[in-house]
Amino acid sequence: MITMKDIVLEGHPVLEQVAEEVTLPPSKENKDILAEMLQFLKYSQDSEMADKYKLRAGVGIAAPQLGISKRMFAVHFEDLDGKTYSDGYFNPKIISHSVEQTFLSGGEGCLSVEREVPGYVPRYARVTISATNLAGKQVKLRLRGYAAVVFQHELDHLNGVMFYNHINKQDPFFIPENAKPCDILEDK
Ligand code: LHY
Ligand code: NI
Repeated sequence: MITMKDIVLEGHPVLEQVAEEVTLPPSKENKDILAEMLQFLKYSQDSEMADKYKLRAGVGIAAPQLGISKRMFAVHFEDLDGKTYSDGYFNPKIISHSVEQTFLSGGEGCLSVEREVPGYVPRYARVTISATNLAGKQVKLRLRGYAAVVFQHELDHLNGVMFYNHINKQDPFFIPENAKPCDILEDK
């Protein structure tokens, strides 16, 4: 079982590396790791398990955060329209994205960052991602808003990028032209 002691923290070089493609079809070993990562997210959102094992709630986790430099991540969350995303992905790729950007009005956090980093993290408002899922099936996902933000946060980890690398250094709360928050009502 994965617990917080397995998660590497900012400053660790693995979080700054470009992770390796996973060979397809995925091996049993890689599927097992990814399934464990998804299980970690589920437990982290279960109050009894989270309490018992002192897990910080997470909606996404990428293999480099476990010190494993491979292109895979898991997500477990419900987006604002109530759609559930709960799967693991190998070799995810953004195949197209909007010009418009979005951001979470409360900023972002990271399981590998044990401090608050204030500021907006501009992301593409819409992305289309191709990947191989945990079941070994090739999938294409069209994501917007919150879901698009979470997937981009995890994909960044596969490229050695941390959320705070995107925050404007002069003005952390600068809102780029054509960026709108995706987590406050009025949207849609
Ligand atoms: N997990 C964050 C989490 O809290 C992901 C995240 C994404 C937070 C977007 C906030 C906004 O589940 C990770 O740090 N995974 O890398
Ligand atoms: Ni993170």
